[in-house]
Amino acid sequence: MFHEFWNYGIVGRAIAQKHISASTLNIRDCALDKHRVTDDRPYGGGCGMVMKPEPLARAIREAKQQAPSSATILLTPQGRPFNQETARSFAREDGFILVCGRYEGIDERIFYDLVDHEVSIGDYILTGGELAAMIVIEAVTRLIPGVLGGEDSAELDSFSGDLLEHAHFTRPPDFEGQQVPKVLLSGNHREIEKWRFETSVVRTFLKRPDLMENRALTRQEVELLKEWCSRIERIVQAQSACGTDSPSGRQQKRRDHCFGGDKPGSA
Ligand code: 21W
Repeated sequence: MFHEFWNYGIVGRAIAQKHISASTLNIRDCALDKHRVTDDRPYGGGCGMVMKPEPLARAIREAKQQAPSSATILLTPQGRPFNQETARSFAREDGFILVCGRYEGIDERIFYDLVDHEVSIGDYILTGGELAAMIVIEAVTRLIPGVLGGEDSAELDSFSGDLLEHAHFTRPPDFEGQQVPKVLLSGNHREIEKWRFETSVVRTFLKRPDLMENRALTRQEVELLKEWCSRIERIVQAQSACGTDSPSGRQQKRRDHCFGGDKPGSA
C-alpha cells in the first residue's frame, strides 16, 4: 500500500527533496515461524482475530532502533481524534513511528512499554490503520518548513483552522450561465479582501457553526455577523409589515451559493 504513497504528490516530493525520510516495516517479516503468522484467536473466545504481541513488539523495537528519538503512535479507532492541532504538534517532533493494526485489535500487553500515544482519524470503521497512517503522514508533512513552496506556509500560524476558506473562482467569467462575482473582477483589492472575509465568515456560520461556537470571535467577525443580523432583521420586518404567505408569481432568483450551506433538498 505504501509504495505508491512514498512516491506520490507532496509526500513524494518531500522525501525526494530530503525534507523528510520515511520507510515501512512489514510486521509479517517480524514473525519468525514458518508460516509468518501475526494473528491468533482471542483468549476468552469470540469472533475475529487478535494481533500476536511478539511480531508486533519485534517490529516496533526494530523501528525504534532506526528512529530512537521517535514517539510510537498506535492508529486505532479508540485513539484521540486527529486534527490540525495534532498535526502541528507532530510536525514539531523529531519523527514518529506509526503502528497500523489489522484484525479486531492488538494484544493489550503491547501498550505498556511500546506505545506512547493512540490516535484515531474519526468515528467510522476502517479495516486497518494503513490509510489512517497515510492521512496523518500527509497532514504532518505539508506542515514541515520548506515542503510547501512559501505561499501556503501561512498554514503554520495558529489562526488557521478558525474559519473555512473563502469562495474560489477562476476563468471563464461565465460558466454555464453562472457569473463570477463582479467584485473579484474589479481589481479593488480592499473590496476583494472584504468580500473574501465575508464569504469565509458566513459560510463557516452556515456549514460549520461548531467552529465559531467553541472559540472567541474576533471583533471583525462580530461586526460582520451583526451586519448580517440586521440585514436579516430588515427583511423579516418588511415581511411582517406587509407580508403574504404566498410567494406565487414572484420570480425565484438563482441562489447565491458563494456563502455555502447545504443545497436545498440535500440530507
Ligand atoms: C476497526 C480495528 C474496528 C478494530 C464494529 C464496532 C486506525 C481506525 C483504525 C479496526 C475495530 C482509525 C467493532 C478511524 C478506524 C483501524 C481497524 C473494532 C469491533 N466492529 N481511525 N466495533 N477508524 N481500524 N472492531 O477504524 O485500525 S486509526
